[in-house]
Amino acid sequence: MSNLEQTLSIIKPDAVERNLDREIKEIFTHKGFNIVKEKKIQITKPEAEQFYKVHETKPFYNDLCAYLSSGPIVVMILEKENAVLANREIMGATNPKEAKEGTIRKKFGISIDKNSVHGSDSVDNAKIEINFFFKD
Ligand code: IDP
Ligand code: MG
Repeated sequence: MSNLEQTLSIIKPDAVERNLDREIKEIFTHKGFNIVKEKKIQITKPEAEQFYKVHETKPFYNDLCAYLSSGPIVVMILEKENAVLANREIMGATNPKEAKEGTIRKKFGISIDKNSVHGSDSVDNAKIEINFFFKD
């Protein structure tokens, strides 16, 4: 049965800064994702705090929000069959050191905080995150 989904992907500041956005987008399109919408933006720290609110009790929350708002990012709506899980698989583990060969974080991630990409972790969160960046 077909299960077309949308998920939110972010190319984080460490990757945009290294001009990796085109190469990362090509990885997604080669894997069969359709980039439905995309924009390059820089968000404020309060916006990052709102986006990462689920992590507000974590010790790394402040650094995480400072980091996501530290430079330009590329936000994208990706569409594909089972897009949420497919994106998580191609991203790789949160810590690039633990990410499998062939994943984006293995290839480009610098550290657990500078891990190059964000991806929604569930269909419900994908809807919330898409709406956060693409309200129109
Ligand atoms: P995810 O990005 O793989 O979904 P989450 O657990 O949702 O991982 O964490 C969100 C982001 O917070 C991660 O991508 C990473 O940048 C950062 N992060 C997660 N755990 C740590 C940590 O232990 N130290 C520093 N940063 C972390
Ligand atoms: Mg997450």
